Amino acid sequence: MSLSRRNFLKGLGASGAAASVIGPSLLVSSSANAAAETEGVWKTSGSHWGAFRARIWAGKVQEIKPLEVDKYPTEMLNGIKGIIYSPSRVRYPMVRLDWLKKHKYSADTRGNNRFVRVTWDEALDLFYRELERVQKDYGPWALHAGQTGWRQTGQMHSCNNHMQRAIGLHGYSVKKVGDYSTGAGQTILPYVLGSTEVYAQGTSWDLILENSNNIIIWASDPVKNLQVGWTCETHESFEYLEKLKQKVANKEIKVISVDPVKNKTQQYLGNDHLYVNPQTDVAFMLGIAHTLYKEKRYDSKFIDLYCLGFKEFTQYLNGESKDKVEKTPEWAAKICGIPADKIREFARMLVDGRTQILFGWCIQRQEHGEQPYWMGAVLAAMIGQIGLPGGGVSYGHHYSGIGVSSTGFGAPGSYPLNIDTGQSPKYTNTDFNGYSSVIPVARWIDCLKEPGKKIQANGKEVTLPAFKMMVVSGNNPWHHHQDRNNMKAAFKNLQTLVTIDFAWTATCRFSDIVLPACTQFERNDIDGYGAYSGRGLVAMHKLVDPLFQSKTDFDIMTELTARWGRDKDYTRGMSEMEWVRKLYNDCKQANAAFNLPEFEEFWQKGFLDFGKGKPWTRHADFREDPEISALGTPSGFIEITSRTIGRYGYEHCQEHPMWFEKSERSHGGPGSKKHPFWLQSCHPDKRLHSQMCESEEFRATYAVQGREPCYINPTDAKAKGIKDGDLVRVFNDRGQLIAGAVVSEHYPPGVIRIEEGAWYGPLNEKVGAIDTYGDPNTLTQDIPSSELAQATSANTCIVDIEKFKGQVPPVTSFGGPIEL
Ligand SMILES: Nc1nc2c(c(=O)[nH]1)N[C@H]1C(S)=C(S)[C@@H](COP(=O)(O)OP(=O)(O)OC[C@H]3O[C@@H](n4cnc5c(=O)[nH]c(N)nc54)[C@H](O)[C@@H]3O)O[C@H]1N2
Ligand SMILES: Nc1nc2c(c(=O)[nH]1)N[C@H]1C(S)=C(S)[C@@H](COP(=O)(O)OP(=O)(O)OC[C@H]3O[C@@H](n4cnc5c(=O)[nH]c(N)nc54)[C@H](O)[C@@H]3O)O[C@H]1N2
Ligand SMILES: [Mo]
Repeated sequence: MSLSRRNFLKGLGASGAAASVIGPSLLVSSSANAAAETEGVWKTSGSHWGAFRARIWAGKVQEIKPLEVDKYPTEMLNGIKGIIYSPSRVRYPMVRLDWLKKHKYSADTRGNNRFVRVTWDEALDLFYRELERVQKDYGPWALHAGQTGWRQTGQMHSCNNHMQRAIGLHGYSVKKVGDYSTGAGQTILPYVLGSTEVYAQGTSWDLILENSNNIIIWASDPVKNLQVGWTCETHESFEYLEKLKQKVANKEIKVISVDPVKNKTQQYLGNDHLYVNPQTDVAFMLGIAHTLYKEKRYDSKFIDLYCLGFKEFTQYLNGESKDKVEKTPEWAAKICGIPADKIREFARMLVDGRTQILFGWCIQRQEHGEQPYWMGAVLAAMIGQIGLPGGGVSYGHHYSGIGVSSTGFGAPGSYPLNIDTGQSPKYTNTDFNGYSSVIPVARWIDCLKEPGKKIQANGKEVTLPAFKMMVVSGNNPWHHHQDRNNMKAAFKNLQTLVTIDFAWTATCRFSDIVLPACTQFERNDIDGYGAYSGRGLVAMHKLVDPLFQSKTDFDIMTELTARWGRDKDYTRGMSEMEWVRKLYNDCKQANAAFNLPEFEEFWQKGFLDFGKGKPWTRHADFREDPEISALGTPSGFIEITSRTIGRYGYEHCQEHPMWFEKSERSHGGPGSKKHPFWLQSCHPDKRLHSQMCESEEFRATYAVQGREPCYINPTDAKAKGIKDGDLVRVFNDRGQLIAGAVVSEHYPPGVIRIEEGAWYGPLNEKVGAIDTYGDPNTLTQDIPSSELAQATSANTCIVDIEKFKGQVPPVTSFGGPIEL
């Protein structure tokens, strides 16, 4: 086994290793643990962190080891037991004390975490009472049941679907469009390349490794982010990353990372990198385009054959239109911090041989986040290699195994989201009172703050609905949304929030009714192995019975819908296992060529492996014949200039990509005198968003004095009198938090990182209260990317930092509610 692979296997692989790394099991004494090492039964399951086998003994999960086919398991498997046996589990149905007592939907004390325990019947009666009240007193516009998120794996128990199907049998409600992941990217790219690109299968890694001379890993950290996947993750991409590492060492492929920090992928590959100032990539790209244009190094044939609107763009590039500024490398250097000569050198390298650009998603999670993706497509067009193996641009190779060839196996379907054809809900009112029934996903707090406000979104007018009630399942808005204090203020206008979760998250704390779901490990299910590779099928065996009073989402919603006599419509009269079997049999039928065995055989085996797929090149068909295989853009060509967007008349997203200054920016940008540090809230290395933060022993492996790490450069730390391991206060005009300093050379001056998903733990419910654990969304801005996508702009955020002084408050994030 190579060293690098051993690195991935750290603490895993060999049987029993998982337990030894994190210490003895949480729940059994160590002597019992030792005696039990070979006892019990092994069951198969899967998760966002990969497929695994778990040893169950004495009714408890004792040990977890990766499935044999997973050659690069993530150490996050070590955190799974801590999710099941977390002190932060939701144990019983709970209702917020003042909401129950005052009956006036009083929101004054919302967030004080004081709850009373009720029975399941009481809780579901209250839930039903509220649904009735909203439909009768207001209408469908007053209910928002549209937020979705990273519900655990398993197609039968996909909890977003369960909640929305049940609510759908009662009445209509407000829904969302877009997501937090790629909101800006998925909106701009259909105008430019004819599809969202972000979730599309990409050119196979085999072809990239074979054909690329240069790979630009742009704002992307695949070694970190490929640890998790949307279905059961296979980690097959790591095989290619390992090969790439060898090719970098042998100088067969030149890899350059363009990133404000030295990320995990760069550390792993040992490749070159360009430090770009945060949020300034578009300026850098314009400097590159200027060089290619002036030095006539761009592919004019490709531009003529496959693109539209290059001329308008070059007028902007040459300073003949718009701001009348020529986008020379010297101009770009002042903004992006990369010297002009380096920009020229980089531009020439891009057209020297075959170049594959691989974008991550973080740079579109910022103000004007549409621009870097559009400009990236323009650069790729100028290089002229779109549709060639190992050339062109990808917007997804860091995600869920995109780039691992597909076997063509079609994954099993989910529990149906929508109510069945021919059925209608109890309340058939579809009058939204002039409000929009669909909102851009990240604008829901604006609805609470400014109901009735009209905004632009993707060429349409949206009137923000005035919702009074929300239902949340399988997502954690008090993690995923920006600007906690703004949320606190806005939540005064919400009458009722029902949350269904297994973990007592900050969203539960700010809810009125909390229902205990069980985890995926407490129910039977089925899921695909490999979201894009179609590698196999995993039987997700129930490991243990639902803990405490928790129930499956399926059972919860069955009991809810029974309150208006629609439970049979909801379940179609089938049980959990009947549904699992149906999803399998439907899948078997849809994949006839794969000759799937009978259900019993699959269930007993636990896993079916379909092997590897055939390599494939993205956009090869378009390159071959742009008429027959036209893109989905209005013209069928790559739109460097979009007349459609131009016609919208937006200020922050115009007819071609442009550089826009940000509302706040470090490194000399607006606001940087007062708050000199850029806060990047990247995706966590040792969590899936907020999931697994509740896993106590695993959290202890990275927390600093029990707080979330805050990464900072040694020079900055020294200037601020901060030492590694100190507690720090990070703050701006929006909020403040306590975190634990990790001083690291991997971060340049002026950049700090606190990973998203750290559990919010406000000292009290008041607006402005310090967050005691370190949730970066205490500090981020809640502003849209632009009028086009209205997407989250979490990474447009600047802050200051100091050593924490005074009495240190305890962390309030974990351990559930104050039970009264
Ligand atoms: N500052 C900043 N903020 C960000 C981001 C960022 O980069 N920076 N990234 C954004 C992105 S890309 C995303 S995708 C979002 C993620 O936002 P979310 O998807 O909201 O994040 P998760 O922490 O995965 O929340 C899932 C919740 O569902 C619960 N859950 C899981 N499975 C089940 C189930 O089967 N039943 C029930 N009832 N509940 C379940 C979990 O316990 C957890 O509380 O965050 C966004 N927020
Ligand atoms: N371990 C783990 N993996 C995950 C997830 C998780 O929670 N944990 N979440 C999954 C989900 S839902 C998503 S959406 C994806 C997210 O995928 P991404 O959004 O791509 O991931 P991030 O880690 O936030 O950022 C990737 C890189 O972008 C760089 N970056 C940030 N801002 C800029 C900039 O202005 N310019 C440049 N050039 N670089 C910049 C960061 O330094 C970082 O190295 O990850 C998925 N994978
Ligand atoms: Mo995401």
